[in-house]
Amino acid sequence: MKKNFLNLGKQPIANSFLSSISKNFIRKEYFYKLVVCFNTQNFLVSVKDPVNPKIQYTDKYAHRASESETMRKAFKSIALKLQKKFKPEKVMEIGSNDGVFLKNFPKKKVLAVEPCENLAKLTKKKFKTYPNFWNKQLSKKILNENSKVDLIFSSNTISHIPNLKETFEAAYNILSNNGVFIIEDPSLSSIIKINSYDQFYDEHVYVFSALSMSSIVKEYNLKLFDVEKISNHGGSLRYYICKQKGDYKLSLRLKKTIDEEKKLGLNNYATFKKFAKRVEKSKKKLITLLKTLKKKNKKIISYGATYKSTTVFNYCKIGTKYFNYVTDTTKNKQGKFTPGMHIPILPPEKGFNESVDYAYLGAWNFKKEIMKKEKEFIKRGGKFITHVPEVKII
Ligand code: JHZ
Repeated sequence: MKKNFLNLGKQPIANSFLSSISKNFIRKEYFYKLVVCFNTQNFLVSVKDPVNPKIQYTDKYAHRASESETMRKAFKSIALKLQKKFKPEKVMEIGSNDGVFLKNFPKKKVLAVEPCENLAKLTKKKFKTYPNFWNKQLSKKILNENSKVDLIFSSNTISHIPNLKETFEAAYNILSNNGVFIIEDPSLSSIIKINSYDQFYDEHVYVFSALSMSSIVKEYNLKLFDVEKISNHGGSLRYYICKQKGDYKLSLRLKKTIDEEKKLGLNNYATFKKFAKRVEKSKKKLITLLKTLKKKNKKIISYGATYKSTTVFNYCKIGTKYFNYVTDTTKNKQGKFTPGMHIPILPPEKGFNESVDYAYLGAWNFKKEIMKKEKEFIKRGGKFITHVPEVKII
């Protein structure tokens, strides 16, 4: 049974940065109700009413996975590690974005699947790219043109696909007998521990745990045999999955992770109700802090036009009353406006200057990288604000 536990209100599509805020554009803005629920049978947390992927993954898709140094390094390191460990003949990535992971493999070995046309166009110059949504039909098409795949990799994508049956049956079809399917996604335990409720938005249809993942894949003749805790995006899990008959034995760290998750109560609805209370408190505290700073005539901006910020801004109703603008390094976000609350987005060269007193960390997951980069800002008395793990000035 699915039970609701968190209501984040009316939300726009996290990726729908507006090129204008004239009436014509605002009128067409799409909103949905962001309610999050818990499945008491398989312990899966999900968005109650997922948005149609055709509205989300268009040729205007904004996110570039290679935009941070942290992620460029992380993808290179995991690509080398997997190459060494599994020695795959054929590697496929589902949701290959701008190719930041696949570019670390020999060109001939790789296949990319990327439904956003603008991104698929980028990578098709470098390696074979299928500009399609991942499903059984596509897996059949790929199999007609290629051999089976020894390594499927998918980072921050499987959680985005509403149809789990299609996802895993298609993966089963294409995977070689002893092939491995690796999934990386934000972990539920991290979200609960650090109160990062902004990991809930339209694209994150599912937030997995080792508990839920082991139960789900069983339904499709697959086996979760290992799991690794990684620091990406504020705490993620890397799931290692093979066919039921695959050679891999269940690892000790999988057992340990599942035990820890049970201890944290990820199999218990009450845990999520408590989390929802903490989310409400976080909202109140953030608004109070911003109001206090504004009364003192401080200039506040937001750092990083993240999808996560869409949730925070729209849930807390934070607009230009508090933040003069948002800065972001991504070219195709600059000059646009944030979804729903319509805060202008500027390139850091134009907006991150001496006039700024406080910068809210929209990209809190890159805190280390940003603090290192912005030493000058900190030196001259500039301060960052975060809501993770609690609302505070840093
Ligand atoms: P970042 C997206 O979410 C969407 P977002 C998606 N659903 C998902 O799961 C994750 O990515 C993986 C900018 N920035 O990675 C770049 C600076 O301006 O936290 C990015 O626009 N200066 C697929 O958007 C944004 O911040 C900097 O110094 O929540 C970070 O976005 C750095 C380091 C980043 O993902």
